[in-house]
Amino acid sequence: MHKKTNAQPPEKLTGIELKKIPKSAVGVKAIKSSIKHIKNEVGLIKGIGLLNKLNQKNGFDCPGCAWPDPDEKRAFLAEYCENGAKAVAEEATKNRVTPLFFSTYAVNKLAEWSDYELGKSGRITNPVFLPEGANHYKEISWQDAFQIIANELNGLNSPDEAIFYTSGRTSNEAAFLYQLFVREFGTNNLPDCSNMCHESSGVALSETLGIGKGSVTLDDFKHTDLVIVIGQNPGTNHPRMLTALGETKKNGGKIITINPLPEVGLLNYKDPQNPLKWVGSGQDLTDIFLQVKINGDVALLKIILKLMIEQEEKVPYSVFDYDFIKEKTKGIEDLIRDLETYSIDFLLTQTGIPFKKIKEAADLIINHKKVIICWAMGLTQHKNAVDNIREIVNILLLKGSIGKKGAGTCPVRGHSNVQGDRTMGIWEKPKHDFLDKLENEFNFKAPRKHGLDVVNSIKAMYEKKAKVFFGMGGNFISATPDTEYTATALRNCDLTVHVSTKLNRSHLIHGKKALILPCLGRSEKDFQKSGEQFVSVENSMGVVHSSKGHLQPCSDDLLSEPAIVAGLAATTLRRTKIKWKTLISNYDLIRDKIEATIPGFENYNERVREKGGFYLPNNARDNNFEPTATGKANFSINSPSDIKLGENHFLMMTIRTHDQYNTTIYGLNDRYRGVLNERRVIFMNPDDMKKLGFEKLDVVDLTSHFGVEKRVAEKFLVIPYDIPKQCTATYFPEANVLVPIKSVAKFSNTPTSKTVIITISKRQQ
Ligand SMILES: Nc1nc2c(c(=O)[nH]1)N[C@H]1C(S)=C(S)[C@@H](COP(=O)(O)OP(=O)(O)OC[C@H]3O[C@@H](n4cnc5c(=O)[nH]c(N)nc54)[C@H](O)[C@@H]3O)O[C@H]1N2
Ligand SMILES: Nc1nc2c(c(=O)[nH]1)N[C@H]1C(S)=C(S)[C@@H](COP(=O)(O)OP(=O)(O)OC[C@H]3O[C@@H](n4cnc5c(=O)[nH]c(N)nc54)[C@H](O)[C@@H]3O)O[C@H]1N2
Ligand SMILES: [Mo]
Repeated sequence: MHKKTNAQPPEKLTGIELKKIPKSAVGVKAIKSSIKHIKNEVGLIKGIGLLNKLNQKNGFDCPGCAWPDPDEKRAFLAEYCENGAKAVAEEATKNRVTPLFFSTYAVNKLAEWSDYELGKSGRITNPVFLPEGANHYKEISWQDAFQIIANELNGLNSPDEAIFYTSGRTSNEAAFLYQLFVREFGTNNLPDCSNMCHESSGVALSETLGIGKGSVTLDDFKHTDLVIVIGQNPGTNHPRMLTALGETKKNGGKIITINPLPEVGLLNYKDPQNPLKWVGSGQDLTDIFLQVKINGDVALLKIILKLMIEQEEKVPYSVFDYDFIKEKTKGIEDLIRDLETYSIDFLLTQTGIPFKKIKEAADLIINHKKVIICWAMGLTQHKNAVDNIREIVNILLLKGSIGKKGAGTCPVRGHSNVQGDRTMGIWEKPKHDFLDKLENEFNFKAPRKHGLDVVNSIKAMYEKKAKVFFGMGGNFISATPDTEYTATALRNCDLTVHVSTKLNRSHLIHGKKALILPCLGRSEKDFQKSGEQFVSVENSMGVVHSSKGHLQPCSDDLLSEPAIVAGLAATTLRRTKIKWKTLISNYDLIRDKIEATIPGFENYNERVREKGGFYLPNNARDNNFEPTATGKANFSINSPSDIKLGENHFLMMTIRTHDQYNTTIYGLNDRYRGVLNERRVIFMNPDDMKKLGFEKLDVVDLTSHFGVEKRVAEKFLVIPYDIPKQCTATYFPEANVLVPIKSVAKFSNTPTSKTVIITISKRQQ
């Protein structure tokens, strides 16, 4: 077990209040909440002006989620949601973290603040440096900061001793330059937040369909017969998706929801984009809700697959799309043979759902032709996460529900440009074709050895094999698993650097030396030599579009992310032939280089200026599966969960509240789950509570078990909740300390943040 340090959020309880769980999502409460955040952080008039620019065709891309905007009509009022408004308020805040702030507060004191308090202190205004042994960050010039990094990087024994992390807000232009710099420096150590997020989706989809991205467009939701939403909480994390689901329902489509929790937004909602409809009781979204046990999804999907096969045997040609299967796929025989080895009874115990309910859902799938399946972290963060997603693909392939209107895969992405960053080459396992193109275009030798992903980067720093950590955005210490282990890893570094907009815990859990480099946010104007610039991003459905800031930068001393990369590259790379300073004088020049090296970006500068942007090529959407290893869409054989829980063991999933953006804590409420003013809570099944002799709001400690390893998180309040037996839920990042670094998904190496085995003990007061 690791010694407890202040790498974790403080274990202070904040005064919980429990409320009734609301009956529907969005509605008037949501607009009130948006206005409150905007008013407090930004001021009302400036804030409303800002919201009007959000996700409009001449405006800026919401820094919230990656849900796409409509191709045609944008909403009358504005294309934003409550949590988009909070994301904007957070960035456009009036508060500032200045050099004076840093001279007032010592680093070890700041580490005692909660994540909420750290975030609320405001936007960072100047680059600051923490020299070795010091306890206060001090102002530093940009050039001196670049020089410190350059010296450290050039003093390494090998470029592979440096780690270059990316979070998913970085624009295409910044991401492209960043990976270019890192590769010219000589390493593929480009871990990103995707490694903890949709990596499992990328692995599963590439193998089965030949593209790591989803296949549907927003329009497909209007034309589908059936949407399955599995392992996702759109009411909180992708509120604008509810509008698309509303369209599905309006056109007669059905919705199945699969989740251990009856998440409010999915069951009933009021259209966030149509305030006139807010009055009234809201619309039922879900037709069938399957309350699956945590990690019971493969078992559940297998039962559905077995029922589909059974019906097809009874009435041939009634369920499968044989033309599609024959022409486009491989492996159906193996799939059918493998399914025969599972008994329904065994599978049922893993799901915890009555057979009748599953049969109802299977009948909907059997009786409809066009199916869309949407998913997020509820499927991707398990040991058998890749199996989860491949099993989904099996269902779609049997139905021929891919590459046609109203059907397909919909992995709902998180960060607003996480998909674009990958397209730009932020990946530790780049393809040779891509590296060849970089070499041709830029005249340097690109490294071929695969780099480190997030988990392996942490291990390398822990083992002192990596010595410099550079974070392009994000909050590494709080987003990653095994908080105390990761803290040691970061503290082992000679230098840690963060390009950030706001203060977070990663600035306080640092290497021997540390730098914070403050950058422009999405909502701010970006002026370079040739004048005002815009950037571009790719949403969850592969649409690339422009985003242009609207506000004056919050400080004169900020640089844009591309300018930071260019400054650093020009200082570090002694023999570079790339004209870094010229490239950033006009971002069109960066886009020309993207066009020259990445397929799908023909006439980039012209097309990105078209209203609404353009779609990238997508082979699965075009019903073409040639890029897979077999040249066909592949059925796959998948494993159900192999977790065996002991008598008093529970599975714990770590989820988001309605009041946070990953590690950024907007507030302390989780309105849709009826919990106010507290984050240190654990949701439990009332029968489990009774068995352990717990009362509501008892204070407990949580211990996670991985082999013989144990990790403890202290002081959580027990909340009785509608959750399957032996399943529990806590919030991320408070519970990350419990996620073992070695507990990862097969094939994708994603931390298993949704399946942590724990025991729960009452605290002696
Ligand atoms: N407002 C807001 N928006 C966000 C974010 C945010 O923090 N705040 N984060 C962004 C990011 S980076 C991402 S990746 C997405 C995340 O979006 P989500 O994936 O919706 O986020 P989570 O809170 O992790 O929720 C996971 C859901 O999966 C369910 N679940 C957990 N385990 C299982 C399981 O074993 N099986 C099934 N079927 N369901 C399960 C949980 O009950 C929960 O409803 O949202 C993005 N958008
Ligand atoms: N236990 C558990 N752990 C998880 C998850 C989980 O469900 N459970 N989810 C995982 C997922 S899905 C993800 S995506 C990761 C998220 O991991 P990260 O992306 O690393 O974390 P964020 O909290 O999104 O990063 C927030 C910070 O980004 C900075 N920032 C904000 N906007 C900008 C910008 O425009 N530019 C720059 N340079 N910086 C900016 C701010 O300083 C802010 O503090 O966490 C993962 N960790
Ligand atoms: Mo994510």
